[in-house]
Amino acid sequence: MTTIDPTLAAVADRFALDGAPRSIAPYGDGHINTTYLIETDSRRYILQRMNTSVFPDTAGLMCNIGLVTGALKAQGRETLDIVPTTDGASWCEADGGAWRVYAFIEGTVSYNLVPGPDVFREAGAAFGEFQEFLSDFDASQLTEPIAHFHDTPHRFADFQAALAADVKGRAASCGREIEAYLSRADRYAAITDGLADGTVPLRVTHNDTKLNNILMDATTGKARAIIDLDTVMPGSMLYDFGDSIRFGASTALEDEKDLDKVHFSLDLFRAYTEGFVGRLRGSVTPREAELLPTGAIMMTLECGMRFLADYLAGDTYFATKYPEHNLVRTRTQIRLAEEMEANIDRMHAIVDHVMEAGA
Ligand code: ADP
Ligand code: GN1
Ligand code: MG
Repeated sequence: MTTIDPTLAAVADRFALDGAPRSIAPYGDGHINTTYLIETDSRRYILQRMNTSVFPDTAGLMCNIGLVTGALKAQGRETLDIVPTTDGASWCEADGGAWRVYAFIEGTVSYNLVPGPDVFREAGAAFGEFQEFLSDFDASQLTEPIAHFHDTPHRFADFQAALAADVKGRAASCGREIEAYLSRADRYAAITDGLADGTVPLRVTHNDTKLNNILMDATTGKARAIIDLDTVMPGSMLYDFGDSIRFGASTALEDEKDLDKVHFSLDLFRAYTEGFVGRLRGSVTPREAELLPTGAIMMTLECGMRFLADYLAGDTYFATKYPEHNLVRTRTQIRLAEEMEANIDRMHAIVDHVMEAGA
């Protein structure tokens, strides 16, 4: 019989669970919240200590998630199911933190590495369908959980501030990586300029579309639920497309140390484009289609500079397992961005082909 951490047991006791927990153990590979799996004799749950530094307005965040999941359920779709506290709230404060419980979505798998094009095409179609769902959603009800989330020039300014401060004295050891971001300084406004002048439509988007934020049926392989709804807010379709490509069109894990294994795969790019753009081509504007490859490069550069900024700042934002973890992640993102840049004409040809296929 395993003993349960008494703090976690006390937190779990605040929620209306079906049965008493027989185990509570760390779970998943998210970088932001601290996630546990609760097992009772009859059911499983996800318990999360929410990251209140990243999401300071817990009430607003949980209200957003309640609204989005409520609308998904009203359409008969499978989604996150918030398990209330014993006094009927959607979250609680305990041990100096903010906690929530979701019903565990059983019989699913999620991937940190794409096993093949079919899975990635399916993920693209599911995120495309989610985008369609969000297009009917009244965004005025949502609070913005993180300001400037995919504002790449803003992220670059944050990176420059972390570099100037260099609080851990790490900048000297990562000159090549720093230079990769400084040398591309004139490119970062590609999407924000379009949003500002109206040529890129502002939509409601998921904003964190990496492959492990989608659960697929373990038997049929069909996408079952899009999870990690914390960042649903106004944004660009280019963010959702781009972030999926950043993470999924790679031949290696986001934190692969051996860069010889890290490549941008055009086959995976094509598969995701077929799924996502194939699903949405009726609503993708010509300018968005033109910018989809740039969106992939931009999200890859942005995420890499965020990892590097966090490395320079002493690893305060992303969960890390060892001191160089954020730098290792930065290196994979630079490699991928470079290979995307080298293949941008082919990426455009693939997008054009998929857009034309439905015309
Ligand atoms: P983070 O914001 O830290 O990424 P997530 O909400 O994405 O946290 O959760 C981390 C991981 O936990 C997910 O990648 C997924 O594997 C798993 N997970 C989260 N919610 C559920 C759920 N309701 N059912 C099954 N697995 C889940
Ligand atoms: C974080 O929460 P998670 O692990 O799904 C981050 C994303 C990054 C991603 C990089 C709220 O996603 O923006 O792209 O790590 N989420 C937040 O893997 O910052
Ligand atoms: Mg996640």
